Amino acid sequence: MILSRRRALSAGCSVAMLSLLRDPLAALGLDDAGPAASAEELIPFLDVQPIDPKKPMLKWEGLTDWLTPTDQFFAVSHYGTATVAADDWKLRIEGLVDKPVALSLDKLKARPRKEATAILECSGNGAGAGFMGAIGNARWAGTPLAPLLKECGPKAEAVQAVFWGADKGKETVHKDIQFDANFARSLSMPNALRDDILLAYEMNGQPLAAGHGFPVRLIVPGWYGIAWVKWLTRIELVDRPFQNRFMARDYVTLRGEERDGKIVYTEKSVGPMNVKSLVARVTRRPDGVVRVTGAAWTDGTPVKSVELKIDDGDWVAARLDEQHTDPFCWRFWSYDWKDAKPGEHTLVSRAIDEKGRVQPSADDPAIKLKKTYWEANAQYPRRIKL
Ligand SMILES: Nc1nc2c(c(=O)[nH]1)N[C@H]1C(S)=C(S)[C@@H](COP(=O)(O)O)O[C@H]1N2
Ligand SMILES: [Mo]
Repeated sequence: MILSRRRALSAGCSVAMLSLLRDPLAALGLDDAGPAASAEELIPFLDVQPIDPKKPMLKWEGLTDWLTPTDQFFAVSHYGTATVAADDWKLRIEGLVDKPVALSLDKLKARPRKEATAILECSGNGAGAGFMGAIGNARWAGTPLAPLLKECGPKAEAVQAVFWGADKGKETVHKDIQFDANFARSLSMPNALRDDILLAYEMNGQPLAAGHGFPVRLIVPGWYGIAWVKWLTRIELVDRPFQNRFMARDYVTLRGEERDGKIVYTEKSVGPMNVKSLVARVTRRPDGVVRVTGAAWTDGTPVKSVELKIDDGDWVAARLDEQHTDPFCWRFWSYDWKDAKPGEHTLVSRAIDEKGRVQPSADDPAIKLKKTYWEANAQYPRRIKL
């Protein structure tokens, strides 16, 4: 719910109560906007985002909440939704450990609880108009992975932890060799021992829904969704890099890079997210000012700035939201366009992170020489008519 200061005051809110309203207001850059958001006119995009009503996706034009409600949260499940009975579920930690364990859900929940807010983005998000809402920002709760792994005593030979899901399907390799495979992804030991990785059992204050990995999934802040293994049942420490469809065949980015004047192609397993932003919504305030709002996000490196380009103009700085600055979440931004003329316009944003990385345009070699669909972080122009 969005309330303006004026409306809140007329509704009898005290100044103290107003401070409670600051978050949603400021998140959208509406803290000093005056008129209620509902008095603003939403200007539809000409490049419509096709939405399949049966498949929840983020509708960018409706982006007003910094936290994505679970019913608007996308889901990607390669082998369909797994049904896991909590009563006989166990998480096994085994392989190259001194003390393997099998934890029940109650035992896992009895461990220290930790909450984190983080965005989850599918690495295919943005690769096409029909798949640009595969992102959301949620509050996750669970127990940290690192202390549990350490208690199991990883052996010196362990180089990776493999995270296995309960879901499985048929896979084919070498043209005709077929087998049943469970979903799995791995992390290097240093990554698996990061202190911010959670074995999560809650999303937005509720037990994980079946579609989002009930009873337990992995939370890997700053990494693309493919690493956030759902329906987790087993963590196995191994002595060599794990290879499967989701590490080494699918979810691999093939990209050309220039070396000594020649293009060399590299294939990299999808991992950390790239610097990215999007124009989310355009509104016209009663005073005629057109407000452009959007979101920017990265692999956890803080967003340094967001710039907006209107038609053939120069890049201009957008205003960053100062309320929600968690580096593992999206950063909202806004721009007040004061001299907007009637007619068609193109709006495009680019984010720049603290490491100086700039979100590439579609004709940047980083995008042009990218042959696969994944890691689609190109600037995304949006068209409107005023
Ligand atoms: N076990 C399992 N985990 C999985 C997947 C899967 O198919 N099976 N899909 C992955 C992919 S590709 C993404 S983008 C995220 C999506 O998480 P969500 O469905 O909760 O939005 O889950 C990841 N974890
Ligand atoms: Mo994904």
